[in-house]
Amino acid sequence: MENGAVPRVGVCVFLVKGKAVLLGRRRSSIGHSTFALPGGHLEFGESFEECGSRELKEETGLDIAQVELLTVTNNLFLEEPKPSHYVTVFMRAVLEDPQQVPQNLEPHKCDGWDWYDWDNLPKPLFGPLEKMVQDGFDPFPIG
Ligand code: 8DG
Ligand code: MG
Ligand code: MG
Repeated sequence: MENGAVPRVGVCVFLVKGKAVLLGRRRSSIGHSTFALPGGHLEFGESFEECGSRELKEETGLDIAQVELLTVTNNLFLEEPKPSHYVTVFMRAVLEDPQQVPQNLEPHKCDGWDWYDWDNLPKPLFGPLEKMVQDGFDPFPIG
């Protein structure tokens, strides 16, 4: 591309609780008002696990455990006002303390966090997540 844009790395987390995942409605320009996973940009020197844990803490106040890599997808947002390209790393995790409740710590970026049953997800989902669901992706551990 001639505008100097480069692909960036996003890390997001399927925080699972029973058959539910944590989602929030985005207020960010990309995917505005769609439901997405908590997550953000990989910072220089970070592992995927560190990034997932940090973003969860910053966005929801939650402490997570058993952070594991699930998959990676390539996401183009070329029709956006600011065209962008993300390599998105999807992690899975559980709550360190199952009693802990999510807080909306970045209200300018998200309308609020809640648990949604995987079999009854809210609409519309953020594009990359919608595609994974349509492709039959299942973030839950076997068994
Ligand atoms: P930061 O400043 O905290 O690092 O970034 P952020 O404001 O939290 O970034 P973000 O947009 O929440 O996440 C970075 C990118 O990751 C996002 O623009 C596109 C990509 N991404 C996906 N799917 C998902 C998803 O389900 N949730 C989130 N949060 N990001 C996703 O491709
Ligand atoms: Mg963030
Ligand atoms: Mg984010």
